[in-house]
Amino acid sequence: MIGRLLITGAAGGLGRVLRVGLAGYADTLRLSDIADMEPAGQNEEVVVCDLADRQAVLALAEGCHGIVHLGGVSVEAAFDDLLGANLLGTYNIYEAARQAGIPRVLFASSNHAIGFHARTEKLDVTAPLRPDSLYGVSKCYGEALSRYYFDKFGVESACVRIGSCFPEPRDRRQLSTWFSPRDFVSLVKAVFDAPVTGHLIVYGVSSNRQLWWSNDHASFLGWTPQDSSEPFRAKVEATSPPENRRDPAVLYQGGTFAASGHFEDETEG
Ligand code: NAI
Ligand code: 15L
Repeated sequence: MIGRLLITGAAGGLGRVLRVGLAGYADTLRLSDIADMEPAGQNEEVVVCDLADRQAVLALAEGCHGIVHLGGVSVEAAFDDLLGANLLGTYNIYEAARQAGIPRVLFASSNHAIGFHARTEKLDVTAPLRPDSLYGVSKCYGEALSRYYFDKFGVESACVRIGSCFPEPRDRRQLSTWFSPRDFVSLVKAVFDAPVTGHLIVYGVSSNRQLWWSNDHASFLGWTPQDSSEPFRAKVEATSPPENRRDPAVLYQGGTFAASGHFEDETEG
């Protein structure tokens, strides 16, 4: 049981999953986003805050005992948008954790930090970073920043390289990358229940049949995903076209993020 747990990005898809899934797990959930949220219920606090606003983030973290940092731009975007929400925002969160003495942060990283690895590779925690997008670069930055805050100040982190966390896998790629909301909730609890995490990278993925990532190094967490994309396979294969293995979106783990051109060129055109 943790005291007050701050969740950033609480208005987003995964924030809403955790708001329900972690009810009763923490004494208090402090829910924050730049967007409007449902009013606070029992054992909840709701705080609207722009992650890019340093003073606001320092105040936001005061009195918290852990942080789940989900907030930010969650897809490929213009660099200036990533700069405020993901780069400045993640710096502000780590600085707030340090100043408030918060011992552990769960950072929502992404599979797009390693999205330029081929699908034929099975990656473990030693795989080199190969971001497939500026968004992926922003997640590599968050992982590096968290490493710095651990090595220099002892702020622990679990950087979860989330695959595709949606109610169901949406296409053939997601049969490998799918991470059920239920498995995400249990991973968050395992991270905050662990006596020690140090600086940890974990792949956020369910027990799918064709896995690209190994979490063997994180077995000390005692976390085992319960779900698999397999029950959805027939539906996905009936509704998504067969894959062409020469298509870069099929060759690389990051899918369309790896295959797309430079975001700002596309928006200017
Ligand atoms: P989302 O886009 O639904 O939610 C992100 C939330 O962050 C939004 O509610 C948005 O208003 C908030 N936000 C954006 N800029 C902000 C700012 N400057 N200040 C405060 N809040 C701000 O994304 P989702 O799917 O809930 O993902 C949550 C996190 O997990 C993101 O960091 C995303 O990159 C990461 N992730 C999610 C995956 C998924 O499959 N859902 C896969 C990999 C990573
Ligand atoms: C992500 O990082 C995104 O936040 C999410 O919207 C999906 O695109 C996911 O990766 C994915 O790779 O399926």
